[in-house]
Amino acid sequence: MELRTRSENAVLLRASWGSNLLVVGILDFSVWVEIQSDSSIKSLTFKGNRHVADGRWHRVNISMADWKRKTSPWVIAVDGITDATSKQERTGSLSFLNKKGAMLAVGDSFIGCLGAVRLGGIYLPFADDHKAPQPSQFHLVGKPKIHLGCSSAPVCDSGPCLNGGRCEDLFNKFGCVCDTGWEGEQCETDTDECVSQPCVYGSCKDYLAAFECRCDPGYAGTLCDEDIDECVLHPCEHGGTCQDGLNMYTCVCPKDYSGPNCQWDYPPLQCNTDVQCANDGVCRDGLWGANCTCMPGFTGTRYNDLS
Ligand SMILES: [Ca+2]
Ligand SMILES: [Ca+2]
Repeated sequence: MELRTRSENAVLLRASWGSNLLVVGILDFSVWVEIQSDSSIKSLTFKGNRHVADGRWHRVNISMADWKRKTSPWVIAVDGITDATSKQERTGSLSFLNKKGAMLAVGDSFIGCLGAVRLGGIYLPFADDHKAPQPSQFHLVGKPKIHLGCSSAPVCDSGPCLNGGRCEDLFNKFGCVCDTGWEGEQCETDTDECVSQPCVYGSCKDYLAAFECRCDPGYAGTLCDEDIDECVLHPCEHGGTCQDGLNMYTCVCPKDYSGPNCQWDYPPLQCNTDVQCANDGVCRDGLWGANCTCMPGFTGTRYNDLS
């Protein structure tokens, strides 16, 4: 038989005559078979492994491995590939299907589409045709309503995809193709663009379909991967050589100068020896040399260089 479904569990076909029984169904997404015939004491059940309830068309074939032997195992093949083999049991062939009055129910509890269904080589009629040439025939009983064609539920009609996502009908199941910046089954989640940790030296702020890096001190660039050259902003004075560091710089001064920017004389000037403050300013010796603190009313750095 050919089938297309997303049903996890279903009964596809059920044939019976007296105590003889053949059931083909889907159990946990895979093909499941039960055979009970007069010649067997207990029924034979076995199950395949292939996931057939995936919304795609599949061709399922159930047959005896060797129909000439009475104890032959049964085989489930899906799309031409052996999926499962039963234990060896004396089920005999399913000759009861040839009996007049054998009943066959198809798609009793099944949501999906069935293509051609054949039993022992005989097609089931989806439209009753009493003029079929072969002597063995199945006939429709009653007036079953058969929907021709294969259509699925209108899964996209409710607009399940959010935030501009595009809905795809995947046969009784929808899929969403999300707009940039969104993810999730229904595009309900704002993608975290920071998850890949794009900011090399800095913290990341997530936006819609974008991110922003806030850089650690000393770093710049969209991804905070550029070491700022602090020497550009802080040139060394008096011909000092600037060496860039992390969020800092160092001036290598000529021998007569010192200080962070080589702005001071070296050796440091000393109060009274080298410096005397004008206008009664108070002189103090500092790390980089003498400093004048001015009296009220005076300002400036002017001092008398005594050297
Ligand atoms: Ca985002
Ligand atoms: Ca730097």
